[in-house]
Amino acid sequence: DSGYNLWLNYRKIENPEVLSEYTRHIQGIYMESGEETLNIVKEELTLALKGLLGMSPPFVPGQPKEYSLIVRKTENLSREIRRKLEKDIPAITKDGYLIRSSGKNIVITAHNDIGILYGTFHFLRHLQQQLSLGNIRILEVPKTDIRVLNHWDNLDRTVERGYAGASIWKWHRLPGYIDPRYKDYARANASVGINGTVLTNVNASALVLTPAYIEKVAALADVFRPYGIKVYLTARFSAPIEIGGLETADPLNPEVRQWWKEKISEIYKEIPDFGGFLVKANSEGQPGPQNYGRSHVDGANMMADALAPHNGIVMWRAFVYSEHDTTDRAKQAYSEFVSLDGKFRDNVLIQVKNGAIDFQPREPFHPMFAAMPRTPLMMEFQITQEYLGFSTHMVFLPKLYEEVLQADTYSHGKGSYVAKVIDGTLDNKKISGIAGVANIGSDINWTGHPFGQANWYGFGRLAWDPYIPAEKIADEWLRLTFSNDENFVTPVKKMLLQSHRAVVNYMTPLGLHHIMDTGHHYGPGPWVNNLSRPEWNPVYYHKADENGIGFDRTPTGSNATSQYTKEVARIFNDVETCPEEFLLWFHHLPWDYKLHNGRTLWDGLGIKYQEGVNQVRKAKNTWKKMEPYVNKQQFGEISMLLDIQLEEAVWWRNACMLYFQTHSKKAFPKEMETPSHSLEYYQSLKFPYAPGISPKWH
Ligand code: BDP
Repeated sequence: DSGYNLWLNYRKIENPEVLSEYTRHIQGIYMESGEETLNIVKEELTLALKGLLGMSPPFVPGQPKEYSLIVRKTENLSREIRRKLEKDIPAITKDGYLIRSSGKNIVITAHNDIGILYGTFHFLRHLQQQLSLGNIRILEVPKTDIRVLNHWDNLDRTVERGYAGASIWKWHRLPGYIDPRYKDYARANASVGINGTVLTNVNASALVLTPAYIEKVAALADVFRPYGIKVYLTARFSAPIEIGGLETADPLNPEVRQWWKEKISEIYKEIPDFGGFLVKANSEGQPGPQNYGRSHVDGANMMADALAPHNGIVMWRAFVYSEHDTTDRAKQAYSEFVSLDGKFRDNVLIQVKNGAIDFQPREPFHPMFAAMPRTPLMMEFQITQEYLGFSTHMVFLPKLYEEVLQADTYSHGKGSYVAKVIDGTLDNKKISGIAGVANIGSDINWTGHPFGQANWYGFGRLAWDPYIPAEKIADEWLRLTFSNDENFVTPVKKMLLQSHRAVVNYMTPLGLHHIMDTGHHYGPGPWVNNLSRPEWNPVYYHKADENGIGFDRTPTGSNATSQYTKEVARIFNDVETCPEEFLLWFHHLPWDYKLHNGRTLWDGLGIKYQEGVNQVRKAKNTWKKMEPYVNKQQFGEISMLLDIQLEEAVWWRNACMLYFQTHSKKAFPKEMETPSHSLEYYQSLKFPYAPGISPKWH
């Protein structure tokens, strides 16, 4: 198996007791007939049960007999069943569902077809994990409204920060040719509750808004619709000039406003359930309202007004930083956006990256999450591993997501978790959402690294419910994808759960950040200091010199901590209470500063780098023993990737420590292995063809 089937891998259940329990419970399926979505449900049940049970129970007409699976919308349940489920039914809201034993039957029910599809996927997941069917009662309602993948895919099929091959959208062949992958993509997304996809790169091309491309987008939307997935596009702010022939894109200009209105109507004519726009404006050279002296509010609201009659939304990104403000890039999004709170239309969400810099291996949560109570804030996570070893390194990202979602903003006192900002409950937001920058490409296994699939899966699960523990996600995913054998699940789960910490240790321990080599961000480059914008240079972020290292963001430095609530700022400002993992994010400290364990900062740094290397070694040893539980191809692929990961972890440790040593002038701690090459050697390594860079960055 190449891994193409993802977690929808319906392997035959080998445990005879489980198999007999399942075949006893599911002797027939009593399902309402319907349109496309319900046909998909039928198709999926047939495929899955055939795989899992070795046979497909019949779909029975008429009244259900005992030991049937009843799959019907609440309005189509018999009065008797409805009475039995009467306590639960009112709690099924939105696209939620209920899976419940009723006498000797099991009922999967929801108010709409998509809910039935979600419930079915959950039920199948339950079987794949070989969980009991006795007295089953699962009630699930999605906790966020907009659960989208952001594809940074260009129309020429390159993928910005994509490491799993070319874009899966074959634009040239659309709309005529429907690649079977589109359907499998939709299935995989629907199975975890993802309900939207932004097809194009945030560094947008206006071309996708021309009639020929709208037709192609419509063809994709047709495939995705029955799976409950809406399509969205990135809108280039200057499109009225580039494809509309206007002289300006000023959002207050009536002609410009009219142009967007008409363009949007044109899109809805082809795609009646089009989701809306994702916009990167006035960021990294992208055009935006500020080009015309207007604000983000003017820009976002113009599009929102044009989308509102069609129920479309705008996801306006807060990832902005200007080359003119040289004090601290981390402060800029907050400075530009917070005063705009409450001024955006109801159908605008502000999409905020998890941290204030840029998808670093580890970042403290973005201070904006505590500062815009009157504006829906969407989380933007990166699933693709731009700063995390591309698709070569094993990193289980739900750990990172969990850390951010569980961070306490204190905006309404203790317990004001980021998750509550994102699901909208903290300030009663009318709309909520979460986005993940996709790690998907045309590689046979979709994500390049077989374990990259776990990050797609985990993102989807957390989008549905931001409170699911990462540990549970790892457990589920391993069972669905590989095996239920405890001898496999237990050690490999441990390995996954440790993988994020390992990467942070060998790349950016103790709060270091953005010290990757430039442009492509592959490998270490802490020495780089020659880029045109100061905040593109690693030296800007670590500020190492003979006295010490770290970015002072306390009141004695950039004072970025003042953007947090005072409870959080107090914790970060005090070097004693600042969590060690964020020490150098917030503080510039002398090399012989004493860490909590009594070692100097310099020694501690070396020890952390070494620990990262050791953790990868340990992962390799764990994986070595897993041969009996996975297929040959995937066993081999993962083994090779772990070999490279170890080499690269060693490279990171050596390069960074040798470079920092030029400042600290101290010997390496005894725990650290001696680098095999010189600093000059590491500095001489060049990777002109590292993947993932769009033409924009060349
Ligand atoms: C950075 C990437 C760049 C993206 C940008 C963004 O390096 O390719 O365009 O973020 O999010 O992480 O807009």
